[in-house]
Amino acid sequence: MSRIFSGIQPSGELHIGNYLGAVKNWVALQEQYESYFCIVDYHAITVPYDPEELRARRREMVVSLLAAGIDPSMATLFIQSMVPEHTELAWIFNTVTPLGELERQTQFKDKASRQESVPAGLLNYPVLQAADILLYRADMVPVGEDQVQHLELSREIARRWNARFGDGYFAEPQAKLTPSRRILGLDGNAKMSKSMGNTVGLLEEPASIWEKLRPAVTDPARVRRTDPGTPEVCNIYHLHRAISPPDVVALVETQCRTAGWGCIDCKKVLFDHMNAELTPIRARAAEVRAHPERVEQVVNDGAATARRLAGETMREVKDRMGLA
Ligand code: AQP
Repeated sequence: MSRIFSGIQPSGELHIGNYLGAVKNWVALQEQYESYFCIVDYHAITVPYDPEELRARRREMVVSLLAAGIDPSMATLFIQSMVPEHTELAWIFNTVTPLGELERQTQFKDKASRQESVPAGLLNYPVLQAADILLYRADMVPVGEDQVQHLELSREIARRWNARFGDGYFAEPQAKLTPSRRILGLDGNAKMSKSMGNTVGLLEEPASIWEKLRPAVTDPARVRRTDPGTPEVCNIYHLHRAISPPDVVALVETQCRTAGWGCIDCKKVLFDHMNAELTPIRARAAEVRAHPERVEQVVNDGAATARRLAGETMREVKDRMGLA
């Protein structure tokens, strides 16, 4: 059985960009692959944060992932900092990673430009990510499009380490994208992102979602209700494509081009389909929250399972490097 690994930062609430771009795919793939899903808290501390908030967000992320459909009887769900082998392998990979490759990463340049003082951890973020993946010798990594460049670097790190010590020990992991690989925020500009405040939360209440959806950006050329629109340039249309069934997407397209619907009509239909997807997830979240002891058990069991495989990899790695 092939193995997959993927991670998510507890840097804010799980949003529909994360869900449609990655987590929904995790839920489908856990049935076919040996799956490791990790809440990457060491990644989340590469930007300024509040410790109490991080503690709460880690817990909330476990709840959200279980509510989204991650099933601990099929997949290993765990928290990165509970498996110290991640940072151990990251240090080792730092010694084979070219500095220039790290400086070229778009996410580094983007996040560094938003900070006065740039910690080395932000630069080394993709090295830790390579360690996350390769520690489990994963074949595939289901992620959104924003992670494709990091994954290419993981492959480069695997190649460099293999060339020096491994003789093909680490497989080069491949990205597995969904059709909704890049969901834009409701501003229609930037990627929907926890740190940009342009998100719809996976567990957000319907009234609050509608408050955000109503003023959300559509086709800018559609000024009057009677102006025909161009669906391809409208973020609401792209959200329909990610969430609504195909017959509804086709109807949206026709109604937009012919000005049969106004943008608010179109948003109401989107809102209904969002609710159909999110209502059962919210209900499951309430059930999960009612049993905190089970959540703790999932996290502890997940860390124990992850450590078994991680320990095996580290023994091999150290042996080949003259460290054991
Ligand atoms: N807008 C998006 N569209 C599609 N996929 C997305 N992902 C994130 N945003 C979108 C995918 O979700 C997974 C987990 O993401 P993450 O939290 O680890 O990393 P991120 O990309 O940094 O997410 P955010 O929301 O943008 O968080 P911040 O603001 O904290 O950096 C990944 O597979 C990612 O591709």
